[in-house]
Amino acid sequence: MAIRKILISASALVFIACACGNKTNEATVTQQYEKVSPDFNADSAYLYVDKQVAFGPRVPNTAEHVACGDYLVNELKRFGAEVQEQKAELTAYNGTKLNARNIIGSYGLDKKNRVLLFAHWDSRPYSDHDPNPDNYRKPLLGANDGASGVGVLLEIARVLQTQAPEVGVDIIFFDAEDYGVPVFEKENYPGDTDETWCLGSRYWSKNPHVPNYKARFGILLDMVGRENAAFYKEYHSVKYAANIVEKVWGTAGRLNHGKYFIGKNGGGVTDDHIPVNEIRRIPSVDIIDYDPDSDNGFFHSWHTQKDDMSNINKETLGAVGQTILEVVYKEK
Ligand code: AHN
Ligand code: ZN
Repeated sequence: MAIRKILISASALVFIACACGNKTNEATVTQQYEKVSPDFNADSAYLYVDKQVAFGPRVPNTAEHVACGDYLVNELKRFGAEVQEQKAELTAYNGTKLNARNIIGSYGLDKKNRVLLFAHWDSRPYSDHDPNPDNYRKPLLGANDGASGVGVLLEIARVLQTQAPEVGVDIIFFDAEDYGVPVFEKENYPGDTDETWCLGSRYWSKNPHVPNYKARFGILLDMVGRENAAFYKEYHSVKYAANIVEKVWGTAGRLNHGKYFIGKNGGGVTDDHIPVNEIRRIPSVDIIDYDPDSDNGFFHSWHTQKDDMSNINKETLGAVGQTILEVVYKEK
């Protein structure tokens, strides 16, 4: 009995000694960075993505699009944002008139120093990269392509209501990003088709919701849900907003999210940050996932019928959300 007791205390001592040793080691090896931002809840973000997807494809001129737009407006209001809707009839590449709706949620409207956070909320009417050509003309769910960025921004809105940062924040959900010329129609629309994408952000950049709207910088979230997502420094982001790239990627590294935010330059993507940079002249970066193993560079299910919730990973959403919160709350 006595021996047994002694043995237990001895092993307990060894355990304590090891634990202490580890702790001192860790403290000396990695200087722990103390974040200033409140916690981002990845479970909540996941639910906001799931909720959007449950409406079905959010293609302009459909009932699902109207219902999801209403949901997004109500969520922003529930989280204490001042909400403005910008409705516009935009013309798609094929002449279709799109009833488009940019949704803007603002915090700290009295503040001059502002940060702009944005994502597109529409989903693509065509699955033109689907392996099955029968699906080319079907709309897609856009869990990752669209809903992931919006879900992260809704969770950021919830957090902004609990504790105001020093800067004002505007969250914009842009419409009609993903209505660009489909691959199967390329021969009917020869030449540069870049301007057939990003219609909502292009409209807003020319007609901002506030006359002469300015922000210090902007951050776009696009396809931020994949497990093991890889965010390289996107070409136009580096060209127009190198210091913001360093700010965002540097912050991610300090939060130990360097696994997602890769410190290397990536290719260029036609995305909503282009009009915001070139027309509105707000230096803006695109956090967009690059998958070198896919033939188009985007995640495997990009523009297919399989862009569903199986492409959404909570850890990735959390890494992106906490990084953006930290950037916002560090801003003075
Ligand atoms: C093009 O495919 C030209 N741009 C990619 C932008 C995009 C589409 N983001 C989401 N869907
Ligand atoms: Zn898309």
